[in-house]
Amino acid sequence: MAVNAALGRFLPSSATKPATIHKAMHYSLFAGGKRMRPALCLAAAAACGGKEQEAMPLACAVECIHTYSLIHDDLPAMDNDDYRRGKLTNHKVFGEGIAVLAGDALLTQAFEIAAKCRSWPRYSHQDIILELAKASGSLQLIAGQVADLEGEGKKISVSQLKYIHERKTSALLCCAVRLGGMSANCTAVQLKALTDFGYNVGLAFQIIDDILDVTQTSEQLGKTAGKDTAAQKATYPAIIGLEKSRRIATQLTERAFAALKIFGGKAVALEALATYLLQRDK
Ligand code: GRG
Repeated sequence: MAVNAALGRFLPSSATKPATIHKAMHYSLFAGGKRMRPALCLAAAAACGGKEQEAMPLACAVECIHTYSLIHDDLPAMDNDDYRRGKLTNHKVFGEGIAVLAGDALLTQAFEIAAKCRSWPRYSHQDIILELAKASGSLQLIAGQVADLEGEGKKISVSQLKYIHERKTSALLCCAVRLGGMSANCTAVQLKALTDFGYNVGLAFQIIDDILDVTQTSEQLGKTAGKDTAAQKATYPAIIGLEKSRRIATQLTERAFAALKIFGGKAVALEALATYLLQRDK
């Protein structure tokens, strides 16, 4: 797959000293993730008439940030999980110290990749770096994780849950889509459409993730199923039930589709991904 080959080029090899940290970074990055964020980034670039090779560094940068967040989320201090992407979690193989550092190094790697890529007439390096920093910072990804941790075992409302989903999940998905558009030097109107698409697909993605947590087995998911119920986490299925959750995910996907109208048929790859994300079973 082109994304895996590009990630292999952007990262120091696993034999690079200190080998332990590079092995740990490679272990999680190449553990078999679905690569949805890179796929969305490349599809957004295509919708705006861009080239895959221009979007690829940004697609890889987002995947590095995503993988860092999974490694840290699995740590005993957070979700304490033993399996991810069908394999033992990073800290189970390399120990907690190295897992923390592998996450830190992947986050840093993302900014190195972005800093090395080109700029575009409408988007400077500063714009690109800012996009990644905002999505992964303490107002978005980390804010979502904080609210998620603090909400465990508590009764929270649907609007509080939406706050978590917007930050924990939608922010980085939306960032992937926006960066794809930026790599194609997209117009402001196109960027707004991609933002609406990414936001809605991101929310639908998390609802589906919560549905799968209660309907699929650990083997099917490649991670421990039923964790949300065990941790008394607030999820859409727990608050409003499975059927209503599915209906909301479908409505959000329809909104995502509506946002793509301005591309007049050039956003077929984004449409296919949104459909897949709604129908996925892992
Ligand atoms: C630790 C800063 C920090 C953040 C953690 C990513 C995250 C926030 C928590 C992980 C748990 C979770 C439910 C996150 C929401 C996003 C999500 C559903 C991630 C899983 O994404 P997939 O299904 O995973 O695309 P793969 O392995 O296929 O890449």
